[in-house]
Amino acid sequence: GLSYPERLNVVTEFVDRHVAEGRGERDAVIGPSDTWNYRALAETVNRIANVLTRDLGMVPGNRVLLRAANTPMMVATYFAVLKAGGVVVATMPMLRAGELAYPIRKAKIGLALCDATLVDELKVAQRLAPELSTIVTWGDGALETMMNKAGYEHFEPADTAQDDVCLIAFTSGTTGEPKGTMHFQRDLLAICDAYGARVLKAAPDDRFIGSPPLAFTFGLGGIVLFPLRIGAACVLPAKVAPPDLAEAIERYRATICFTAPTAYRAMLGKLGERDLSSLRICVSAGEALPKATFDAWREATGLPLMDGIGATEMLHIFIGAPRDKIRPGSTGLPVPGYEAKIVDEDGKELPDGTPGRLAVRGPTGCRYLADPRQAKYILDGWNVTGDTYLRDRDGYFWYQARSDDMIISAGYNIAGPEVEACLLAHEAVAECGVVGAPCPERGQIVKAYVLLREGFAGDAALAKALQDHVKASIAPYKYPRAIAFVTTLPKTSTGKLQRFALREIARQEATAS
Ligand code: 3UK
Repeated sequence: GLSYPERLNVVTEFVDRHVAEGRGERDAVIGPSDTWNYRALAETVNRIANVLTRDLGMVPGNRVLLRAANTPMMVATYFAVLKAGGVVVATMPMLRAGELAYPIRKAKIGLALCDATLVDELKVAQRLAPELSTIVTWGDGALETMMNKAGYEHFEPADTAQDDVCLIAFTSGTTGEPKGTMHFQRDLLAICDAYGARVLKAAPDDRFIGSPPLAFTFGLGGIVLFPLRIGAACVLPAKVAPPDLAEAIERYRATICFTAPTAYRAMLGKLGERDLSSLRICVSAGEALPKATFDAWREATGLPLMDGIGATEMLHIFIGAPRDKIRPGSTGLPVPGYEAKIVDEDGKELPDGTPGRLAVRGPTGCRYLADPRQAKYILDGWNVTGDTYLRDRDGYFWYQARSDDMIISAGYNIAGPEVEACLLAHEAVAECGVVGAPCPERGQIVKAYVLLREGFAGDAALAKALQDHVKASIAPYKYPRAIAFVTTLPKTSTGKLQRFALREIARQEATAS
């Protein structure tokens, strides 16, 4: 297993060690207007940590809210809070006041550091959650003035324990209130030393890029922690929607990309205009990676997409195959250090080949912050993720659906994502979402919401063609009896398809007709 010293402040590992060992001149964080080498990053972190403790009265254990897009200053404030022994509560830039007030109240946060361009919404949140007494902004000179004091360039890291909580990451809350997941100092290293070292296998000359916000642990690990653990560089372009991401990969000659399957599909359309030949590793997570997407990306770029399932609760990816062991369509193998199994409702292990609930354990995992849902999530020390999976005889894990996304139609269990994967293999389909719609005869029917590629018309003939395509590819009872052509699909702030929102639309459409 992974073992770390009893006293541990991770900023020593991610930042200061590189300077101490002669890597201070290497690029650490590359933003649109500035590039910081490790020495510059270390000094900026120290200056902010001094502001936090000397000017703002922060003490170890305090929770600090961060609000910014993926920028070099977001990275610096993040490490400053950790170095001062605080607990980071990073928030997605697109959150509105009501959504910001929730973590402030729940985590009792008194202090926030915020990019000045995003402060208005936070001020509204402050009225709803008055426990937030102090907001300090950067970009407008406020934090900068405080940072630039003489003597602020050095900062002694807080003497934290390896199992001191250092991060509370809130889930995106697809069902119910968001949950605050608490992670330890050592967890930030563990994901790098497990997935990073054993599956990803990046090198110090790699340049990492990606689209998930740093407030989403997929982005934190993939874009910041994995590169900084090994002295590599992290690229943070100004814009990361798929066309901008493709442009930034070309401009910065990025070598490793972390994003969701949807973004890879969208970038496929840009390959003619963009030179992505610098890429050598592409990681896909957040949602199931359909085989059609894997095949199309490999065909176009020569690179396999590395699928991996992660969760906010587990901090990062816990199942995913190294590049030489990928089986297209499967999520992969447990990351070394993690164990995974398939269990029934009572937690009893199921034989290989039988779909059931995915349970995992390993060096990371979490406690929820003051939340009775903890009791449902942990079963005999195993984390139960809420996904339906099966394991094959070779030990590979195959995603079926979120457990609450299974469609039951005329007694058949149908996994919506399997029908989606099949539809995505059709040339007319750009994106789709498949859910159960209420039906008096069959209980539910399979209903597909389909976003078409340019040049295709959503008419009855195409609907019929899509139905025939599904019937010819997978068991015919799974075909979508209803197809709706749409121009957008509902997504969470982390970019996941909101199947519950589609189900609600399907329910309303069923009652209206
Ligand atoms: C789903 C996947 C199939 C699955 C995340 C990488 O997504 C992350 O965290 P969240 O808490 O969501 C967790 C849930 O998302 N999922 C994620 N990856 C896959 N389903 N195949 C996949 N490859 O339902 C899981 O339970 O938002 C991903 C790293 C860190 C993360 N936090």
